[in-house]
Amino acid sequence: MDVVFALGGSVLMPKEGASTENIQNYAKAFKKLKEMGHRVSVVVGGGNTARQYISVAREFANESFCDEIGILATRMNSMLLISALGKDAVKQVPENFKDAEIILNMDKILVMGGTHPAHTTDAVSATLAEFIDADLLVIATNVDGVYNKDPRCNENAVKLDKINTKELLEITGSSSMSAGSSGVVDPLASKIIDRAKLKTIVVKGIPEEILASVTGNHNGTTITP
Ligand code: U5P
Repeated sequence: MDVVFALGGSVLMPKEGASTENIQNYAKAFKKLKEMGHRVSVVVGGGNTARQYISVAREFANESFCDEIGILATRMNSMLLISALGKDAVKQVPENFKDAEIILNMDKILVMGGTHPAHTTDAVSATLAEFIDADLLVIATNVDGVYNKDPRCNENAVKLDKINTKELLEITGSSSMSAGSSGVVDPLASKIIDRAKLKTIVVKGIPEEILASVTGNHNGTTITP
């Protein structure tokens, strides 16, 4: 299967900082999927590094400048994952989808970060999945699925096991577009998932759920056209 993962920067690089074991466990999961014969792409987010830098820069700069800072953080996190993947990856972070596809065609795990301002790496992962005709997009993030309301501010929010892309558009449509924002799925990504009719799974970004999203029995939300 041809699978694109959006790996939240905050799961790869939690608030407490980088941990060798944590990065290694993600690298192992992606290597395992490659060994099983899957074609694997990983789009890495900017996490806390991006958010810390953006919150200071915002005092001086406009949103697209802050986005550019966020993009640099996504590429730095990408380099960290690439370092742990060793010979299974290429020591370069592509900045567009054509260069990304060349890496996949070299039979390597593709790792990339952001591309242009005004969206998050969710939108990058959805566009990459469309561009390479992937079979599955997996959004591995800091929540365990899509809820009917934002679970961070609604105690009675309910996790949805299965939704369609139109329902995803309704749920995510009102999320913020400002630099560093962190809704469960970026609204632009939802639009791309809908237009490209991409089968998508949103799971908690832990190695076990990343593996289960491809092999079955994950605990997240499945989104179908
Ligand atoms: N960002 C972009 N374009 C991209 C990827 C990221 O502008 O293609 C910026 C956004 O401000 C985003 C931040 O919130 O970098 C960190 O990425 P993410 O962790 O939110 O995906």
